[in-house]
Amino acid sequence: MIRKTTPTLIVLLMLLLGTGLPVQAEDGYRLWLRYDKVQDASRLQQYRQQVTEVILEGNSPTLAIAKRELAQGLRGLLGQEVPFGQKATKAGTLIAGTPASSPLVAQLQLGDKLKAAGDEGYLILTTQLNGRNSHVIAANTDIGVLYGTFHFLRLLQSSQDITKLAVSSAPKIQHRVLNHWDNLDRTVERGYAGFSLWDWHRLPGYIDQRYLDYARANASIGINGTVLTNVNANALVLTKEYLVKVAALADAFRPYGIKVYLTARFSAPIEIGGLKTADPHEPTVQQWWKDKAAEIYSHVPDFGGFLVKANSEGQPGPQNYGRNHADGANMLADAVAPQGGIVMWRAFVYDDKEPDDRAKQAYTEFKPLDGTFRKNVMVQVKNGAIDFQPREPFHPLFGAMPKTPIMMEFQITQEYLGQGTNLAYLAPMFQETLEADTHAKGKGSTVAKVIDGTLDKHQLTGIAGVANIGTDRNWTGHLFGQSNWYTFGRLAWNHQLSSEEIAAEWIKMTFTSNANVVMPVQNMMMTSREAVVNYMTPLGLHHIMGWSHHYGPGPWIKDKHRADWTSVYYHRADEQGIGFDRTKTGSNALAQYAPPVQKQFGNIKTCPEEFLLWFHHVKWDHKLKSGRTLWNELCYRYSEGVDQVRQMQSTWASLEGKVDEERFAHVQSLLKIQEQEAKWWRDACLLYFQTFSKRPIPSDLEKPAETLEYYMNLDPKFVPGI
Ligand code: GCV
Repeated sequence: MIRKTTPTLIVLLMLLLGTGLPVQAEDGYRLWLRYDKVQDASRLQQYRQQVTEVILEGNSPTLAIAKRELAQGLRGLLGQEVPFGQKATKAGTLIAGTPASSPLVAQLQLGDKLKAAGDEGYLILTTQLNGRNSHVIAANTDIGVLYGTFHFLRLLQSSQDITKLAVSSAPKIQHRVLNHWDNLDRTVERGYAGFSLWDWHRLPGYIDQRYLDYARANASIGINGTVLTNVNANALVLTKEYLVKVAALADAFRPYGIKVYLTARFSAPIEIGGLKTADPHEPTVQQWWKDKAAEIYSHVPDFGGFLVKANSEGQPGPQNYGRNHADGANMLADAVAPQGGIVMWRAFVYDDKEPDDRAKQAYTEFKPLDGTFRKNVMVQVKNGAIDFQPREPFHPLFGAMPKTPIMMEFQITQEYLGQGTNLAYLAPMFQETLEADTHAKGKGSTVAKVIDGTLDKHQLTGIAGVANIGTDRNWTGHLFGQSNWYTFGRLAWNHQLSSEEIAAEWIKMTFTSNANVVMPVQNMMMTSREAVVNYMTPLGLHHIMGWSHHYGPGPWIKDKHRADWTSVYYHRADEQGIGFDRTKTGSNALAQYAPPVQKQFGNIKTCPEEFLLWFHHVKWDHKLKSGRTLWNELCYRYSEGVDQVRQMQSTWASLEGKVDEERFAHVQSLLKIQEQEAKWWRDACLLYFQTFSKRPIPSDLEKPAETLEYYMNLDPKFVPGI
């Protein structure tokens, strides 16, 4: 709307501002925290009757935020001011606080119920206070009150009945952390939403309002940690010059319950410490890290700890000195232990000098180290063993290291799922991994139980999401990228929520609770990830994207300096068939899974078709469940992906007039690009694989628009995020 602003409109806007009416450009900046007036008249009436005043006592910075949020939220949603008071004098009082901050909450004697909420959880109850109907948001801590506040507002935003509330909520996972792959020069590795939010140059003096809005959005979904810097780390961030800047960000985030973490470059003792070595067995190196940790804590008293990528893709690490990952992790863990810090040590490792299947290497290196890590170390494992592909089987390390807390790493930014131009709702993908059964301790040993600590009785638990946030006005580049940020937080808090539920919540808060918008948008979102899989990597294909920038198709990529950075290494197409044999006759990566998983995936007849070419080299004429040959099925799947995008386009088109003009146009244009890219993937891949299969594309399917040569010569320039 802003784009079409004329002088008359500006005058009108100024007049409206003067009247206090909400005037907002729907540019996506407000995320899911829009608080526009409730549309459903009967709900609005209910809320106005049931929330007539608020009592929120206590004056910590966190409670002040909760208070502000309630004031702003209720004013917007109810379309009227809701007074704040100190005595519950009428029906419809909303009381918020902890037993320590609020005598009214204490009076309710919530006992065991509140105890179960722990340090971050909360209760939201409809109750009687002094004989009158009231609502209570109660928690043991101020941050619990803030989380409960956001939950309460979410109920109103999504038009829920609030007459008999009995909510008890506590996070299933302790550390719910965003990983920013942000560089100090503000570029973002695999970032498609502009530049890094962290304006290092103007820090610490200038606190951008964006930092607070970012923290608020995270708090609204329960994210409680942020790793500010790229895992491909720069030691400079550990120097005093930068630590004061880090401290300023930590100060801004603290009231929102967010701890700051940094990536530790393993060679920092040499690069900024003047030492000759970074050998973790060297006492001078150990002391350097202890001193460095103490220095960091002097700036940031609640510093969360370090995230480390070591001996991976050229990053330095303990193996440079003949030591192992536990030696490296433990040295850093000892440095942060006195102040309660943790180390998140990544298991994303593979070696170009190692001829073994890349999918096996993390397990091979880490499994023998189980039980050798310090208590404050978590091993952070990507959801799959290759690299955030549109679909991967769960990583074999889940369930394989029972003595070590294993942390999940998901990628929210869509490096391999259409980057900044494709709509791909990732909840079904995250859920697929979380629900996968490792069989580590018998049936039902899901990945979720590994990471929430229940399977192996770990107290220290964590989940990380590689952020998709940047300086773009709408935060995530593609408006629907917001749903993935939202999803990550919601699943990190409660991995039992369904993808449908999360989508519905997000749509209601982001657009409207109107069912004739919610349903179609939810349908679009629920098919979107499968569409991407279909037009990029159906049937278990993987890692066949463009070289280095990973944008667009590149199944022909070969002859690079490392075999495992080429596509031919992964698809292995030849005249007989296609796919990576990871059974006993091939790399035997399957042996890293528990026997029931091996059995299922190892047999071409029982292997789920979505993982077929991940585990098997399959003949072109092999018959699939559909009755089609593998070649034909591949053709149909690629085509189906394009059709699914077209379906999404027509669904979105049907919402014209029901969604504000600005966001409607934004999504519509991007869906158009997505359709072009889906066709590009389909045509390029089918033409290329056809050079091996030597079979025709079924005649009822759309023909490729260009020649293979044309696609192979495409060379997109300046793709973001490299
Ligand atoms: C931060 C993939 C990405 C890299 C990323 C790496 C990692 O290889 O392409 O950009 O580096 O994963 O997770 O460390």
